[in-house]
Amino acid sequence: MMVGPSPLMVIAEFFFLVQSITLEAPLRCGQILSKKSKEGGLDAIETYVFWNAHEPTRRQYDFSGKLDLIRFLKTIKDEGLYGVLRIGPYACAEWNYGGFPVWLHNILGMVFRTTNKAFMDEMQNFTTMIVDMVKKEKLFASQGGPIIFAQIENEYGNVMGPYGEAGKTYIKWCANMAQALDVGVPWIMCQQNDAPQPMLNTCNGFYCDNFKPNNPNTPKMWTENWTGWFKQWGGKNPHRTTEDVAYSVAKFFQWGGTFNNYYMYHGGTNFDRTAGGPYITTSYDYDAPLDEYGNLNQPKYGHLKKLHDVLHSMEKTLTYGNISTIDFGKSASATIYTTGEGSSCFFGNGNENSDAKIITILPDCKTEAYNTAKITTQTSMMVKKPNEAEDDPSTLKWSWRPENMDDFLLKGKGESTKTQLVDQKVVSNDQSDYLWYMTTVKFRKRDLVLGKNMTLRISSTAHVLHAFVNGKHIGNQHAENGKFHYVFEKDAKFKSGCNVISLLSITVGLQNYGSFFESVPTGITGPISIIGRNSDETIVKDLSAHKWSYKTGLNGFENQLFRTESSSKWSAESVPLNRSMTWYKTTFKAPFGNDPVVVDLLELGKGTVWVNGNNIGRYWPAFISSGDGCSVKCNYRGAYHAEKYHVPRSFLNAGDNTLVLFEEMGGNPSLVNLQTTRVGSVCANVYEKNVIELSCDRKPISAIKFASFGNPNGNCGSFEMGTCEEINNAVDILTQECVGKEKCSIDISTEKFRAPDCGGAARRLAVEAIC
Ligand SMILES: *[C@@H]1O[C@H](CO)[C@@H](O)[C@H](O)[C@H]1NC(C)=O
Ligand SMILES: *[C@@H]1O[C@H](CO)[C@@H](O)[C@H](O)[C@H]1NC(C)=O
Ligand SMILES: *[C@@H]1O[C@H](CO)[C@@H](O)[C@H](O)[C@H]1NC(C)=O
Ligand SMILES: *[C@@H]1O[C@H](CO)[C@@H](O)[C@H](O)[C@H]1NC(C)=O
Ligand SMILES: CC(=O)N[C@H]1CO[C@H](CO)[C@@H](O)[C@@H]1O
Repeated sequence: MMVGPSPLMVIAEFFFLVQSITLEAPLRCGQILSKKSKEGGLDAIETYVFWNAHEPTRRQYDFSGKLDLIRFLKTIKDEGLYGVLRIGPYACAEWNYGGFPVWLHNILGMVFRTTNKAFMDEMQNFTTMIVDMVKKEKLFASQGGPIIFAQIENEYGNVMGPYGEAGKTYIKWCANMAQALDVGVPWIMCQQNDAPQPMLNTCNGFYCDNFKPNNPNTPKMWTENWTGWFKQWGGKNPHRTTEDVAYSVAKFFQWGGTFNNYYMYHGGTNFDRTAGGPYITTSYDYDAPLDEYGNLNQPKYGHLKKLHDVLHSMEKTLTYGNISTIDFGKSASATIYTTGEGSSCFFGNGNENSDAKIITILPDCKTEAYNTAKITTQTSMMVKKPNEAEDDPSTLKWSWRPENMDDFLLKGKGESTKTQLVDQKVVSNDQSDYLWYMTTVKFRKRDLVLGKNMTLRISSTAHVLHAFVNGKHIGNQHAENGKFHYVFEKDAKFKSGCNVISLLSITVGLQNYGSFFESVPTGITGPISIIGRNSDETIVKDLSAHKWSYKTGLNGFENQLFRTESSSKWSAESVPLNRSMTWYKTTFKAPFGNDPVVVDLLELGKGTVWVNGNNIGRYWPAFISSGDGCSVKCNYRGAYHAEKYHVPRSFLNAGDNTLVLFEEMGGNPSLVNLQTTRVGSVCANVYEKNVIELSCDRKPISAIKFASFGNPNGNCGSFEMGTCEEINNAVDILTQECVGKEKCSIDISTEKFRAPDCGGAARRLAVEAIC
């Protein structure tokens, strides 16, 4: 373990690649996020190391620009934070293929994450290289650097059963391999109850207070406390209430925790093709304390900051103190930490069936300093503003061109052939989302008379499938309801002689989780058949073992139509709506100011969007959930929208900016528009004897829309007067103290607020201020 007692740590995690929000100046972004984490009361930053990003081709490495791991770790150090390096190299993380490169899968005899020599050699090679790089820069704490823990493997315990004895041998090998790298700081293995010593096993989950490390002499550590959840295409927006996150953290420390990491503290965006899957969205907002754009997600950020401050104030008592616990029954308990200098208390009520799932913290055992269920931080309501830099922002001028598919649709001509259907990963090596499967089939006239009604039936694990017969699009389909396999069957017209069947299989993020996840099939695995029916009989013609021709990628991608300097011909005439396989292009002016920029793609189908050649990610607004994953309780924030895509400011120029869309299914680009996202209004609903701070995030508060002291009703955006507030001066006070200021602080303990005593009940100030 560490020298001396384990420090009390409340730490943040965000993906290493989140620094990639800026391309030209990744450091600046890493700095901003590190600063916001530090201001949020955190001590350390955790990061994964994504193997497929750093070794995209075997033995060809990339640590440039946004992939500069060392620079990121140095930024953490410069901010005075610790680092936790989760090398893995398996990451999961809803990241494409869990962070593994697809070339690894395509090595002969390969099985991931088990006693398999090919795998172990590659894992050792990559892990050793990362450790060597970090050591060379003296970044481990043992060398005076910021990194206090390193992680090997990741949540293997959750999936290890099916690997049997080979899995047990493998995890021992992982431990020995890591230990031999001699990093001088402890290695952790999360979710690994049988972690071989001296690996520290740690907990991931929504709650970890019941967790016990397998070695009782090691600290109780929580490597992933899920602040929210990720989103899938077609899924609802996940939310986790602020009160519940705070409760879980307070309870963890009440019950002897020493290290808590938020997963995620800042979720960010899965740009380009980095989203995992299948079907993980481009947004990885996660309902985290820092939102997708780096804005404070209030009150989550502020309520947790207050908790961190209280816990830090008790650091010595919590780490050195003697512990006594009183059980009051019915899930109520008190925990008292005592040193010679004094005591600190936690009172917990964990009764799930009552509203009272609360922990209060009294650092001196007398005065309540924190209550997980009483939020005194403002709620920020984010709004989207139209792009004021454009004269008429609603009408971007579009040009277009079709995707050229003639070779595939009319000739069925690819790059390689096989007399079987092959998994998409094997053929494409994940160089593209797109893979053409093409074959020809001959019919005689009398076959066609027999089969009056003919359909093409495809048993498919393509994340999205488009089918064409003789150049005609007969339909598209994708899996639904969490299933990854489906049967496509559509009417098709065949002619006598040669017919061309062209199937476009599209991946939407490769599987990132599960035992043997690497062999989850992708693409069109078959069987594929043509079915002819007439009144007398049904004839099935199986095409699975036909000669299939394969072609990875689409022409427009190969010709880089998304690049600003692309010289290809585009037409501004009769720009089509609802046309599949179509490229669209426009220019726009960057919105004024510094607020984060988003592009709204609501009326589009599915495809990819680029700004100035930077891949913003996959879009699929045609497949968004009807509902928001919010119960009435999560009123603290407007829903976040999967149809708005983050365009980092660093991708933008002062002059004209180029926006390119590749639309696969058909959509309406004329409604596409650029917006900025900012705080629109802020609210608070806080009991007397507290202080509230209102802030519009570096913009002045323009007006007080509502303010009342007493027993007001409703939520942010819909507050109403209560029953004891007729002589209220709250609006006057708030107007005087806040309007025109960037932030104001209101002490609700003063006698300033005129209000009757509301029958003796504790009174509240509810306020909504417009930014
Ligand atoms: C990784 O493997 C290559 C050979 O493929 C070798 O040259 C290199 O030294 C290895 N790196 C490490 C850190 O083991
Ligand atoms: C904890 O209790 C033991 C036994 O009573 C005592 O010796 C020790 O000093 C206490 N530790 C602290 C930090 O108060
Ligand atoms: C052909 O048969 C299939 C399967 O029975 C049916 O779904 C489809 O509607 C039929 N098509 C026509 C044109 O009759
Ligand atoms: C778009 O085209 C498809 C098929 O061509 C059609 O089913 C759909 O209704 C059209 N949608 C709109 C909005 O026009
Ligand atoms: C690993 C872990 O703790 N998983 C838990 C995450 O949270 C869900 C929902 O509360 C539980 O069902 C899991 O057991």
